[in-house]
Amino acid sequence: LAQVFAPGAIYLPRAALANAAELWQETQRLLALTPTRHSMTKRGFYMASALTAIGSWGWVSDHKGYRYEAFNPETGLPWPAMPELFFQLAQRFAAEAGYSNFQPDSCVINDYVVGAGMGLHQDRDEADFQAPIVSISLGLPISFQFGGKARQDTPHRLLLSHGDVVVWGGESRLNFHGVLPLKTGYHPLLGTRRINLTFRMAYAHI
Ligand code: MD3
Ligand code: FE
Repeated sequence: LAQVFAPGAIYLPRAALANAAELWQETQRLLALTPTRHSMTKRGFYMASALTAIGSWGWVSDHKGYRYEAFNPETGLPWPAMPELFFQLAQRFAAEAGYSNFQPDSCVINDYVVGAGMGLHQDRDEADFQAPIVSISLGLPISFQFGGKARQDTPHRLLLSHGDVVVWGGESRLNFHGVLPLKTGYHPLLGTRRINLTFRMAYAHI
């Protein structure tokens, strides 16, 4: 049951549930190849979530700013390849939301422990804002905040739970968004964590 959460933003509750165990198993294998790190923002603060990436491009943040790079600065190695299952699922969810030809060349893996959140921000380091971003949540639920085009616009909330998918495109693509600090809990598969996979077209054009 697809729900339009905001113009261009399609919420597919539990759409990835059937694949969640396999996604988590693969994610653990990938995390061993490309460990997460706490990036520093342009303003000099460490991000509360730890992140890494897979695919051709990974999102990198340091004193020079935000950008996509072909190598993980932490390991000096190319980001691990995106598993076919990840690509196919992301493409399928994008299509279900009405976005055809979604060909992600990057997947950012955000790892949250209890207390970690992400402040309101925009995702605008990608080449083509016509392409949506597909997000898959695994593990503990978190309170997602969806603002407007301006930082000061009052955010709406959406609880993102294990297996939930949201496709962010069209009118919603450049809206401010973030997540509140992760609350204590225990998830049978992931334990005390939350993982978010965001599939992006970093340099490809839709
Ligand atoms: C709305 N991640 O990685 S996922 C991010 O839960 C990020 O880890 C959050 O924001 C997380 O940049 C939120 C949902 C999401 C992702 C990208 C968006 C919502 C978005 C891009 C534009 C608008
Ligand atoms: Fe974001």
